[in-house]
Amino acid sequence: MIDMDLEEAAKKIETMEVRGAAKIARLAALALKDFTLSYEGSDIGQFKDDLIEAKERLLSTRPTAVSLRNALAIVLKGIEKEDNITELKKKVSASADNFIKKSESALDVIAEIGSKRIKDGDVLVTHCNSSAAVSTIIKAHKDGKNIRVYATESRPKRQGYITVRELVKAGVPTTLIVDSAVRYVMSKVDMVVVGADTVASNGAVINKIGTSQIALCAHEARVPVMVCAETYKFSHETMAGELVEIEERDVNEIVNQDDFPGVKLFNPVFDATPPEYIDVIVTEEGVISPHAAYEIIKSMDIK
Ligand code: RI2
Repeated sequence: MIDMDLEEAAKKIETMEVRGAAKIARLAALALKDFTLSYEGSDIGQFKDDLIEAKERLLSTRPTAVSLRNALAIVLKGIEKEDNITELKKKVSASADNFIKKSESALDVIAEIGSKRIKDGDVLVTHCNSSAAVSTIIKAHKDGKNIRVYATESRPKRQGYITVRELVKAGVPTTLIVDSAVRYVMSKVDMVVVGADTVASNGAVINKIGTSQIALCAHEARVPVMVCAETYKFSHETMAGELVEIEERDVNEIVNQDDFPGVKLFNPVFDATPPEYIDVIVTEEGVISPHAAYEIIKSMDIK
C-alpha cells in the first residue's frame, strides 16, 4: 500500500525534477519518514511489509546512485526487531532526520577539506551538477582564492546550466563549454573537480556520462582529478563483485525520436572512471586514494 505522497516523491526522483545523488537520497529518506508518520494501520507485520514495499518503490526510481539505496537502508535499519508500532514510527522518523542532518553536514566538511586542495590561481573543470563539487569550489572562492572554472554543458539534460548559475551567483568566474571542448581546454586547466553517484570498492567512480572521458583527458595532460563524495555513496554491493547498473533513460532526452526515423538512439546516463584516472576522493572522513575505497566500505555500517 503506497500512499500518494510517497508516490509523488518517487515520481519527482524518476523524472529528475529532484536530482543529484545527495538530494535524491535525502528526499527518499524524508518520503519514508512521512510515509511512516502518516501510516494508519495497526498490524505491525503489515506495517513492516508496507515499509519494505515503499522502500522498493523509491529504489526503483533510479538504479545507479547507491546513495539512494544506502539512505533507505540506513532509515530502515533494525526495523525487524521492533514490535511496537509507535516505537517503530519513532525509530524510522529519527533515523531519517539523522541521515538528512549527517548528509548536509558531510557536504560542509567535504567543502572544507576539498577546498584546501585548490590553489590560488587554479583553473578548474567540473562536469554536470554535483552539490559536493560545487560547494568545494565555492568554499575555495570564499576563502579568497582567485580561481576560474570551466563547466561542461553535460548533455543530454544539461545540468551544467545549474552549475554555472550556482557558481556565478557565488561570484566564481565561470565559463560554460560544450562537453566536447574539454580536451581543447585541458592544457589551461589545473584540476578537475567532480562528484559521484557511486564509488565502487576498487575505487572506480560512477558519475554523469562523460566523466570518464574528462578523466582520460586529464590523465593525458597530467591534470589531477579530485572526486568529492560522501561516504554513503560508497557501494557495499561492489565488495562482492556486483557491477553497478548504469541507468539508461528515455532516448527523447537526446533528440525528438520522431525527427530521426530509422535511427537508433542510446542514452546511458552514467559511466565508470577507473581508479587509475582519479587522484583523490574527498569524503567527510578525510581524503583517500581511490584504492582505499574498500577500507571505507568495510568500516561502513550499511549492509
Ligand atoms: P551530488 C548527479 O546525477 C551527477 O552525476 C552528479 O555528479 C552526482 O549526481 C552527484 O551529485 P544526476 O541525478 O550528490 O544529475 O554531489 O543524474 O549533488
